[in-house]
Amino acid sequence: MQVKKVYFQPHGDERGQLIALEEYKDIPFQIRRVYYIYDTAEGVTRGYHAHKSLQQILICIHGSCKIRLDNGKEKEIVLLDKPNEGLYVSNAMWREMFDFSPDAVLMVLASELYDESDYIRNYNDFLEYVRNCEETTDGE
Ligand code: T46
Repeated sequence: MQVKKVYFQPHGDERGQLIALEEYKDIPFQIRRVYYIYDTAEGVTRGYHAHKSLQQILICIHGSCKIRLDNGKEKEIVLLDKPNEGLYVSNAMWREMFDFSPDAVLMVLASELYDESDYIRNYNDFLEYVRNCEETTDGE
């Protein structure tokens, strides 16, 4: 699986660092929602779902965490531990977030507003969704 990481240019000077993120420039979609995950209890794994349409960029702006990505065929674990590095997570991608350091803040930029009907929360449903997507693409 090709993991898509994006790197953001810090504007550093003697005062410290600043990173600016603009839609369609640093982020490959319109940013319609931002949320962040913090104070994660030790040993917790979150996620366990995929999305039908949503695209996201995950940035661990403080501390570290790991993301398990699964496209239905291959799995990959990605470490996020830098505020100037993002992970692009496409639609139709199962994700699990784990190994959060106590100080981790995982910020997520999302292409859509919150919509529960966009979630696929059952793994077998996800595999079927991926198969159906492939069949549709093959038939084009
Ligand atoms: C994802 C991963 C990386 C809202 O009300 N609005 C929101 O925008 C979000 C994201 C969540 N919520 C509510 C829904 C639940 O009652 O917050 C609660 C926790 O959400 P959830 O269990 O979905 O959190 P995670 O960490 O499993 O997943 C989240 C995102 O939902 C998901 O889209 O890709 O982070």
